[in-house]
Amino acid sequence: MSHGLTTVNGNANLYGTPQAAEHISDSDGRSSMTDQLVGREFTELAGRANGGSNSSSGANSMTTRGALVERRRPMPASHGEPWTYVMNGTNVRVTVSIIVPARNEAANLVLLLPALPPAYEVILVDGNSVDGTVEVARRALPQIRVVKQTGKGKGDAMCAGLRAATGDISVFIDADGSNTADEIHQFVLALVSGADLAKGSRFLPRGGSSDITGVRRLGNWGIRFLVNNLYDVRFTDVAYGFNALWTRHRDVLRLDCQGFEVETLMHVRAARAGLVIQEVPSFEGKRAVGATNLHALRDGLRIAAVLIREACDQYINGRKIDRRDATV
Ligand SMILES: Nc1nc2c(ncn2[C@@H]2O[C@H](COP(=O)(O)OP(=O)(O)O)[C@@H](O)[C@H]2O)c(=O)[nH]1
Ligand SMILES: [Mg+2]
Repeated sequence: MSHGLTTVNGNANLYGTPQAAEHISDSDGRSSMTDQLVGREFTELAGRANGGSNSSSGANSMTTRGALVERRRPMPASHGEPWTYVMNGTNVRVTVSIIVPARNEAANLVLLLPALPPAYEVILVDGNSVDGTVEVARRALPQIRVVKQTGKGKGDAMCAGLRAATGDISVFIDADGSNTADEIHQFVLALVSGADLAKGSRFLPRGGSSDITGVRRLGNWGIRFLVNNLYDVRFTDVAYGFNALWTRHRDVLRLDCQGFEVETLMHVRAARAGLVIQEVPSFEGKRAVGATNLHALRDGLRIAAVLIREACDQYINGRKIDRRDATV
């Protein structure tokens, strides 16, 4: 049985188990996530979040985890302010942490950091850089929090960043200039509209990449095929660094890996836990300066190993990950 793949207006894909869908069904008992979260309404919200008016017209409502959300206001008041939305008639502000794993990215951080929304907590997770990454980051953004990773690899850095995050929402963005800060609000919008995890996809309409090689595209296709068939989802991308989640789900995902397999692990664990997952189209540009740390063969094998590990874990434990582990 499919977990509810939906592609609407080329804007977003949304997944969730029936169990997860219950949490966002509306008072009429409709559980179609398409109706609730994406499509024309979503597009309108996205458009408004891009700088449109704060009009309250066209209000609709849905429930998320039992609470009423009026869809007219999941939007930032203006660039750089915390997100506000209305839940049970009360204005709810959500805070956002942006986690930036960086290893020798000094030249790229001068471009990225000033472009990040000023109201958000920014956490740089430094991978023992030797090019002045930390000093440059502190100069470019004096309020930045710097976390030194103790282990090795991008996955280890992301785990450390997620542990350190204090925001309601955590956004992962690469430091190399390939992800656009302007897209962050689309991820936050997906979360405040009901998703548990917003995963970027380069392979949705309006997404794309000028950085991906033929080998990596092929690898992504193979991993996607496995993940989609093993976990009954229809992801379009499984190895992309731009993602966001409600921080409390770190207790469900319990990420425990070192390298570039981290994104695939995050997506698989979210699917196993029955979290509501929404894909957000994203464009990956070329890294501005320097070369990739990824080795297609080595990291492809690490991803394969993590998939086998997860499949064995599911087989041995005979159950899905329990989303009630989350501290709500
Ligand atoms: N802290 C930390 N960051 C890393 C490490 N390896 C990669 N990164 C960061 O992860 C992001 C993506 O890495 P990149 O080499 O561009 O991989 P690609 O985008 O898959 O080609 C960049 O911001 C890197 O600086 C690491 O070992 N530690
Ligand atoms: Mg990159």
